[in-house]
Amino acid sequence: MAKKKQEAIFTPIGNNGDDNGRIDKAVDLPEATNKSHKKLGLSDDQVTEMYEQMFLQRRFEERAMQMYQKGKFGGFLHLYIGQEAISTGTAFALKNDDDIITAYRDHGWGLVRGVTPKAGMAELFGKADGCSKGKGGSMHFANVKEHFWGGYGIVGGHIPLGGGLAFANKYKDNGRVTACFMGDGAVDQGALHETLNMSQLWKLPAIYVVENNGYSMGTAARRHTVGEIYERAHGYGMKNAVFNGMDVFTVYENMKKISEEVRKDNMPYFVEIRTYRYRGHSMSDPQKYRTKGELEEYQQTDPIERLKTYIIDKKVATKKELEEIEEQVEEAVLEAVEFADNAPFPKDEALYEDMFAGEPYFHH
Ligand SMILES: Cc1ncc(C[n+]2csc(CCOP(=O)(O)OP(=O)(O)O)c2C)c(N)n1
Ligand SMILES: [Mg+2]
Repeated sequence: MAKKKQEAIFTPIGNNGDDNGRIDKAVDLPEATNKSHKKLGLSDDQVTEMYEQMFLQRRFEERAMQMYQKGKFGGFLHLYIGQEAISTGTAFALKNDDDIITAYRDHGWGLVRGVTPKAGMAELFGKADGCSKGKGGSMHFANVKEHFWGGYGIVGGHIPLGGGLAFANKYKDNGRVTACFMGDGAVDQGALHETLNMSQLWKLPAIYVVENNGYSMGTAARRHTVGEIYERAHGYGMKNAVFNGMDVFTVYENMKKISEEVRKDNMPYFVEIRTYRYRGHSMSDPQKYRTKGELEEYQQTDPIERLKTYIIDKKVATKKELEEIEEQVEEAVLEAVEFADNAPFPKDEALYEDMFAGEPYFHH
């Protein structure tokens, strides 16, 4: 008698890909909203600032990658390249004292919230002049003065901290909104669900945003999570949205609308922004789970190229003016590399500093 084939216990749902685990489409990008910057209330100067910021994030990381490969620093290095429209569109949409917190893919967030290229690069190099005094490295950029509460390494671990920031803001009645970012890999962590539950219950002014870049390390989002990510909100009766993250205007428009609504109603939102990560998960990723063709397809939607084309077509600035901006950014990044290279390492005593908020817990 033929043995009945054993059913797999874990039946993957959705698009399971070929034998190598490859899938047809990493992430379906919704249409960009295609409104002009004037219609969105953005000035010409703001649009060129957006361009400068996105270009800075890109060049900073390209140089960082080079320095890593040269052996200037080690450890983890997760690049944000491809996702710059999300940090930039969000920072322009929020108020400057609204709180932002994110996971470890955090360089772009630091730069858009006042970490200078020098302080950022020095942090990567593990130097005392880094934004976290050289003790955090790539995954722990922060600039609390400008309400950027940092990058965190444990997937989903920072989400309750985001909820805590929102709780504090509500308690103090200061009108601030908290935007808590995470990757698609965090959507099934219990910490997210506990936080969504309490946020809805306590009516917290928070926006929980998933940057769905198609992959969690080497696992496609379609293979690690069931259904559509934004629908997670339904279980909590939470307002939700999904939109394109490769167009800075689309991010700006949606985040502006959502943040104003959250500020007014004191009710949270759950948002999925769809994007694509161009580089590997970290520097040690051979990227066998995706084809070159797939990467190239998404690079056609590049947020920086898209904005550049818009700026030139709509005569917001000339090609020459943009090239000048690019040169200045390039120079600032090279200066940052030199600064980081020459900066001192933290002193041994620094090991005991910054462990506790307020008074030192113990003296040595
Ligand atoms: C709790 C926990 N489990 C596993 C890891 C190892 N890990 C580091 S990054 C990562 C993938 C996260 O992917 P995603 O949330 O999509 O973020 P992305 O890298 O795409 O920005 C995993 C599993 C971790 N850091 N924390
Ligand atoms: Mg991801």
